[in-house]
Amino acid sequence: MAIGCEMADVNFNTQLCQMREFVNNTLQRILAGQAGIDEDLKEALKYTLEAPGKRVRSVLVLWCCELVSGEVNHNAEIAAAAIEMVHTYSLVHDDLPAIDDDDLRRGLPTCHKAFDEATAILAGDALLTLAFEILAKEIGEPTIAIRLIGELAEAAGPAGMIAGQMADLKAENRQATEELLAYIHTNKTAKLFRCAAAMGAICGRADKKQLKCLCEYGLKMGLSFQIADDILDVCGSSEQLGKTGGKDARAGKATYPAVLGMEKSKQLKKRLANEAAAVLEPFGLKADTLRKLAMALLQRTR
Ligand code: GRG
Repeated sequence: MAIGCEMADVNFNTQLCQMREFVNNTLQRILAGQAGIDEDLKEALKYTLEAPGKRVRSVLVLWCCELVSGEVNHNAEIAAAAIEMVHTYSLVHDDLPAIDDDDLRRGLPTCHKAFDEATAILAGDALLTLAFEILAKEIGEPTIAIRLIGELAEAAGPAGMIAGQMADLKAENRQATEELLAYIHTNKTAKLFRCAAAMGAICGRADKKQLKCLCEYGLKMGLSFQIADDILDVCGSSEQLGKTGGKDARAGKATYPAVLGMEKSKQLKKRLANEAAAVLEPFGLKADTLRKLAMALLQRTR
């Protein structure tokens, strides 16, 4: 599966596909190993987890671990699955009629359309809870497990993703300032990217300087990613995006193109990706895969 952009770097693309496959297999294995789940709920979980997401956050966990330790270890594999579950929960709930009310996600009917609203609410709840269960039970060392749980809870919680989502809803049909927009996008999206980088670094036993550097990379890349998302919502078709295009403007959302205009949004997206790549300087050439990821996401078409 391509990231949805033109990529001349065949090697990078192959590595990305391999990492995605790795994440997909882990998610399938974890879900298959869960006992005592209602069959209909399990079907909904399988449906949402197996839908073709780009797996950017989970691959980021794996590559950050590999960068600091030289390998992808078991803890990083579990952390990658956990963050993908939290991300997928957020999409399932975001698509609900009470939030963004969408019919299409990852090129498929949204969870509440494929099943029903109650099942989608419960599937989202189950994904969020299961993410923390696997971190608590499957990470070898308790000190690492606790740090990972803390990072993920903070990024996805009421002073992170939920804060961003709340501010996003409150900003609908209002004139947003650039400051408010940065707050929404940082909380709604960038903090989970920062968290992915932090989780990978923790699994790879990064020192304080390495952890700080990767967190900064994740935050900048996450903000660039959300600006790209805003831009794609204006420019992309639903077929290309795998989700309904043009929704932000119709819903009166506070987006970068709406506040800054298209050209300035594109410049900011690029500047943040370049800054993300630049903060990796202390890692030297070893960080080239992460630099390429920041650049590839700039050109993504879905
Ligand atoms: C608790 C009711 C309730 C709702 C929570 C937390 C939340 C709803 C929503 C999160 C906010 C959100 C959906 C932010 C958008 C972030 C974003 C750009 C999502 C798309 O990410 P991609 O492009 O998706 O990586 P794929 O499908 O590729 O995984």
